[in-house]
Amino acid sequence: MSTAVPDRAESPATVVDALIIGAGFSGMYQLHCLRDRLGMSARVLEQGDGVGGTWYWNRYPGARCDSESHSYCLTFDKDLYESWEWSERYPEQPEILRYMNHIADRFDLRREIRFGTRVTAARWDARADRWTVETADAEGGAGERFAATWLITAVGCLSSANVPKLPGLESFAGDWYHTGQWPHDGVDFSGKRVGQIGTGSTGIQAVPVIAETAGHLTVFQRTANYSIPARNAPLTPEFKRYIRENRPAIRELMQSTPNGHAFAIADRSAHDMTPDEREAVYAAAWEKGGLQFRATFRDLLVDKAANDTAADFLKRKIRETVKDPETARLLSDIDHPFATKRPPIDSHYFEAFNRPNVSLVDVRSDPIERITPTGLTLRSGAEHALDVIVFATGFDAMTGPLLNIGITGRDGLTLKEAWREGPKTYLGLGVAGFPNLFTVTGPGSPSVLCNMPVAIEQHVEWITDCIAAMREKGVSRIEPAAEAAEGWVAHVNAAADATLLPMAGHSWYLGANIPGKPRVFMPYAGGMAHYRRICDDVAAKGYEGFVRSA
Ligand code: NA7
Repeated sequence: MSTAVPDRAESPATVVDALIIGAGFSGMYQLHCLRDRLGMSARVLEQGDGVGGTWYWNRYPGARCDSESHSYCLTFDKDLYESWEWSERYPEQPEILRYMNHIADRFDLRREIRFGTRVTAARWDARADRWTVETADAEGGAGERFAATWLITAVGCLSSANVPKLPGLESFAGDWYHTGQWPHDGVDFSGKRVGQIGTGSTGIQAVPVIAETAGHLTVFQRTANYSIPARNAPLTPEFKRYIRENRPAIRELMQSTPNGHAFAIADRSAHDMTPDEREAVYAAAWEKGGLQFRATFRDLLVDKAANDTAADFLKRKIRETVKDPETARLLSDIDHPFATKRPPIDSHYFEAFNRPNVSLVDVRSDPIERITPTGLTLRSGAEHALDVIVFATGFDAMTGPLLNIGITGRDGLTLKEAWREGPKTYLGLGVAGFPNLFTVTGPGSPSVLCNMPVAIEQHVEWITDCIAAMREKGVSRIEPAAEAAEGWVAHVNAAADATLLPMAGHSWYLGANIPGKPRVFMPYAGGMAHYRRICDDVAAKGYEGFVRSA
């Protein structure tokens, strides 16, 4: 039950126990837990007009999940887990969106979700021990105001689109799009001269599909990337039967692996084999396709020499696939160890460069200088005439969506100020100085290094248990102790430094894709299963590291 009571400011605020920002997997499951398990009043505030989060916004050509479908789902509810059958090995965006809507329907979640509602400010009110939250409506006008004891951000890690500040963009006479803000009715590329900037996971998915209809597609590559064939295909009746008969075991496997996927990492070193044996392992993994390639040896992410064996194999595959020698050279001229940036998987990405209507331009040696009314120019003065520009340029990852909310905690401390030198959280779940705020898959948690639904379920359940425990004990305020947060940040850094991950100096894991963003390795690289044990231990010790007050 919510009540409208006069608040300090002009309009009355809707008062609820909890506010959740975002209606993706996290927000929907959090709402279900708080409303249906704990009996709390709650609202979800969602900018989009529908549920789905990432999958609501990312509708670009070829958008598909890189986690295998049988592991890309919520597993907390037996009926939900068993009620959905995926059609393909890697689900496409429309199918995932249907699944998200299925979750909303099944748990009757929409009645507590305010769509078309963007949070513009959230302030901790110390006198009332609660958050006050302001929103804007779809037209940008002042929206409903809210007040709540608990504030939970479920905003995703990759939801703040990064459109590079290239001079002249406003002068472009054609159309331009960011992949993460794609028009719902699609884009017609037929016969058009399309320029795509960016060759990350998104760009690599989009290229082959855009190439099918574009008059000409020019791909502007700044950093060459590894990619492994997805080998996507419809699920066979045998595999569907395997899933139906093994759900508990698949769930257990996902919860026991460092990355939350439904495959184990082979417990062997790349050095334990002869070159021929290793080649056979890589060749089999290449044929099988997908992120399992990374799981062929346990030391690929911790031992540079081991990593080199995989990197050499993958670069060779690129050169074998791409016919034009100069294009093959540029695509395989990769400057970081394998999987130190998020490894993409693809459906005929490298093959697309063999089409007569696709060309590659290296913007590492000759960067984009400006957008012009008719296309773009490079530093050398080279001009590219374009009708459409596709920005597959990624996101202000992990911190961007949180900082955009405009959160002010205790004593007027803003989150921007608290994170001036980079994000500081305790367990990726809470921030010192920000009482009763929980950040689902926040920086400092495994999040993007893990199959996301597994990370999300763990966070939402931990937060729910914590709130339940605080309510039971009559605690009105809880926040991480500053020392606990400092200790966790040090642990997150140490976990990253124990791997090769920081060697990709331009990775968004480090914030390096956004000019001026502090360079801090943001996700927790210690593994999801280990992280789960740490969180359980903190809870078992009475929420050790948190400061509470009645
Ligand atoms: P990514 O992985 O951040 O990729 C963005 C791409 O855009 C990458 O190739 C960037 O090059 C490139 N980029 C960004 N800005 C520019 C400019 N100014 N000029 C040229 N090229 C640029 O984002 P994605 O959307 O592909 O993937 C995000 C995640 O979504 C993915 O990892 C999965 O988890 C799902 P760079 O490498 O920075 O040199």
